[in-house]
Amino acid sequence: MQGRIAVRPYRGAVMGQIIIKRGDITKEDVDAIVNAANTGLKGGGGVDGAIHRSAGPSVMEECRGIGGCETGEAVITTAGNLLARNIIHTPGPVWYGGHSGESGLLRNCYINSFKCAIENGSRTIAFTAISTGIYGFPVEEATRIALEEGIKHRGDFDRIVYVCFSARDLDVYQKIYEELTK
Ligand code: AR6
Repeated sequence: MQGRIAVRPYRGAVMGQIIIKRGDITKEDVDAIVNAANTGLKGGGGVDGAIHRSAGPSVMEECRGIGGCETGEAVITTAGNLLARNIIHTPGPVWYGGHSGESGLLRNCYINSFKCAIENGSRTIAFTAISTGIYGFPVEEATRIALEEGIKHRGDFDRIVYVCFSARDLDVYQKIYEELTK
């Protein structure tokens, strides 16, 4: 498939696959998709808006019940009309120039999303590029964090999918993955 690489299976053919592809995360058939949310869990634009539109109102209702989520933390809901079983909502940091702990907070998004997925029995998980849209986090630095944590956690999953929305993001993910695994 165009723009898709399935890279180096880890510990056998099934476990620990990292897949980098271009696409729309709302279409992913995985146990959990990870939403780039806001701390109010109120929905919004970007991928958050797309996920809520496709999932339907039950997910927003669950989010309302949860009430909110701190930056870098993660909460889980069901996934309404989506193919995925669950949605993990994690608010990424807003980029203020890099001296406000943004990198550590973004890393926490990935660590806590993986933790939440493991606790809920997910074997397959898909991520979008958290914080790199409306929140302005530089794509290269964000990608390095996303992939470093994916590589650390690959043994806990059958499949970790990074869904890139643009061709440019796909190039960056592929380049940085090569760098990190060469
Ligand atoms: N599938 C995959 N990726 C997507 C999709 C999609 N359907 N749509 C957008 N992206 P953003 P943030 C990519 O702005 O920067 C919302 O209003 C997009 O190209 O969605 O964390 C929330 O409510 C980019 O690569 O999230 C928050 O208020 C990535 O998703 C705020 O935006 C993240 O971009 C969060 O901003």
